[in-house]
Amino acid sequence: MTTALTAVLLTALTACGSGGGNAADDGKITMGFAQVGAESGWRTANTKSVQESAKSAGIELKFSDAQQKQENQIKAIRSYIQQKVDVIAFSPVVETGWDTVLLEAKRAKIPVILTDRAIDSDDTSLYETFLGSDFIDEGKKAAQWLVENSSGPTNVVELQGTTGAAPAIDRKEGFEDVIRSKPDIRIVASQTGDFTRSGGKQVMEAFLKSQPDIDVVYAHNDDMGLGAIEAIKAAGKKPGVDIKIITVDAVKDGMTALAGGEINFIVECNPLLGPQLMDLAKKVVDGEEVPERVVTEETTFTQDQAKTALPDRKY
Ligand code: GYE
Repeated sequence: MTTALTAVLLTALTACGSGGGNAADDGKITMGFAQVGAESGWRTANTKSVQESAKSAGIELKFSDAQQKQENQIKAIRSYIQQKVDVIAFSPVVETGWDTVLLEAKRAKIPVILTDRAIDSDDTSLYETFLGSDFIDEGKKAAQWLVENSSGPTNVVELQGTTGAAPAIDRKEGFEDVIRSKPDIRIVASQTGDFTRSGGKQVMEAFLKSQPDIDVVYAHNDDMGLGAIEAIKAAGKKPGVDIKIITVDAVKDGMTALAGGEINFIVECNPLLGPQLMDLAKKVVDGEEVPERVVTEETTFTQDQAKTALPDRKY
């Protein structure tokens, strides 16, 4: 009887220490993860990484897919708050409009981790840390390759990611920063393909009709580049030769097209964020200090490098 009572008291005490969460109730961390969607090969690999890493870290995962809609992500986050999860992680589909819901999480004392994409808010107390790539740097690497591998007037069409999303804003900015001092390289058309293959195909079809002279496609992800390849072929041109293609991500389908000569250069963006995310989640729930920003390490691939890397590529 006494032992049972002590156990109850102890549980109650530790439960207080764990803020609004329930980690202490059952000794297990519960994470609510609000994913963007399933728009690309990158996203599929990212989801798999998060799910597998949660499992091996012994973290109970509540997972939702927002189908690229901010309102769905907000709903998911609110439901995680209601369910009193121990930690919320999410990849914000767009940069702005998060303050209200994140304030609700803060009031409920549930820590929030941003993963993959950042938010644009003055209030950095709304989240513990941001784990993800440096998208501006990715855009710069894409442009640097073009600067080194083009001569004379070069007309670029740009397939942008989802409007308002951090990787779309930053990959554009980084690319433009580098070509600013190169008057020969011009972006002649730029539109969103929403990070999807079908979006990239559709926009490229329109570009091929409206732009008489396209030298290069800069696509903010592999999937849109792969869609553009279909459109270029349908227009009777040779992707990778008549029109050069630069993309970001380096997922398997992109790397295969690169090795096969249909894409010319890929800037890597690593989707395997799961293990680092679970690590950060445990620390945050335990009240340990974590860095404000954790940047993922990445490389780039030429066609020859893709041929070498492809056999061991995990995603
Ligand atoms: O590059 C793209 C995906 O946020 C880094 O989102 C991610 C991007 C990735 O749809 O393929």
